[in-house]
Amino acid sequence: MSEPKPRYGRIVLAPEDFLPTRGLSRRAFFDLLAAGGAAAVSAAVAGRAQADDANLPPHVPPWSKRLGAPVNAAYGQPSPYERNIIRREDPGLTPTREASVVFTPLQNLFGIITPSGLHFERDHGGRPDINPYEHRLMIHGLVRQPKIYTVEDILRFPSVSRIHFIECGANSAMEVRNVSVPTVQYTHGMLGCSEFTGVLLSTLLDDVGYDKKRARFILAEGADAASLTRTIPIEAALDDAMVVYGQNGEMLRPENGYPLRLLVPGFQGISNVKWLRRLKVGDQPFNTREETLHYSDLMPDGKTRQYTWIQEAKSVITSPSGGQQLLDRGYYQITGLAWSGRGKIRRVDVSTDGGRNWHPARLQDPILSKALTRFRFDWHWDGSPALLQSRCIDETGYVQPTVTQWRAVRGTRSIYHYNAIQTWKVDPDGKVSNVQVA
Ligand SMILES: Nc1nc2c(c(=O)[nH]1)N[C@H]1C(S)=C(S)[C@@H](COP(=O)(O)O)O[C@H]1N2
Ligand SMILES: [Mo]
Repeated sequence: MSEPKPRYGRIVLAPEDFLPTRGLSRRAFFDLLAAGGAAAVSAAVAGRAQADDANLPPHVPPWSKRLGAPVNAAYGQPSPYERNIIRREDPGLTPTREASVVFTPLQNLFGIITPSGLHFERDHGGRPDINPYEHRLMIHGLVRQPKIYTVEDILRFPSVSRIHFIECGANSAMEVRNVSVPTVQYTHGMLGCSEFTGVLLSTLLDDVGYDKKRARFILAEGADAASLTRTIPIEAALDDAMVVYGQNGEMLRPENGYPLRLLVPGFQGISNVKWLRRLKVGDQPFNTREETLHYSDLMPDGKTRQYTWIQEAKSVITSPSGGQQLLDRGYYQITGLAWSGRGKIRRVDVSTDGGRNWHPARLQDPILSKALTRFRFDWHWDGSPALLQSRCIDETGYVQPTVTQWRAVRGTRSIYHYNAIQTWKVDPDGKVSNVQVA
């Protein structure tokens, strides 16, 4: 049987790619999205039509007939035609811009690496501007020899480079009660994946001679105004945790912790303390203010789960996704990302009918532990309504839960660590929107 020849479907970016969002109330933001939706889509279609025919084959465009610009030694920037591909501020969730977040535009990215300039930023007390020569890392507590390291000291230790994701424990929290945000940038964009370079924490703990008998927990502290502090267990510290200075081949960006940050692969975002200035080795959890107030899970029985460290397996379709518009029927490549804080992704299935039928997706190499994995699935859209979902399984056999399964365990009282299956609805007119399928 011969397949119909695929016709490559066209997708228009989400309308919000054309709209400024800052300074709007949440309500106004969604009203604007609703109002701007159709107009923005037709503007985008018109934009294509406005491309000057005189610059298209068989004509020779002006830029092929004259010398181009000279080489540029300044730090490289994306094409100006990509200027809408940016991090976006939260739609009125946080009262200040210092304790706030900007989200990664997952819908516009390829592969598994998040460009540093698009990696989400989550700060609790603003972003400090740190001169690396005025920064130190102190390691003390249950150690033979407490030490204070300069950044140059850290750079002299044997280094490793590893690709890992960082996901905020509050990622997708806006999906818990009802779906309230329109695009994958907001539903899943507190997520990034980079090649990180630094020193294994175990190397530094050996250097200070940590107390092997008594050491059970480590406190990490940042040099920002939040003095953000988090406890991590010694098992993770000795396994694959790193003190990082490099991200995607260059020094960390200020927003991601320049000049030093802790990276605890697979752990919730907040464990990856930025602007790291202190590590204290102890024999019990430190129970800091941050750890009782933020990222703790109020369970259905009324008890609070205080230390949820690991981000469980999760996946999402990034294209087509909410806010986008399918312009015609035919072939579409469904693509997205899967990840697990417990190791590698083993399998991703895709459904186009809201979870009734599942089909295996192709996984793109490399499939790395505690890193994003790209998946793809070929789809022919015949113009009928569809409900697009992805579901992943990690190497421990853990299966990403449905919304109903997640609620059965977690109840409705807390919002953190939400990893349920995401649904995008495709209407017959090609509009893609965020819906919840229990
Ligand atoms: N010192 C310090 N470290 C911090 C934070 C902070 O506000 N201060 N935010 C944490 C949170 S909640 C998350 S999700 C991650 C986000 O990392 P990113 O901003 O590099 O994406 O950093 C964590 N480390
Ligand atoms: Mo976070």
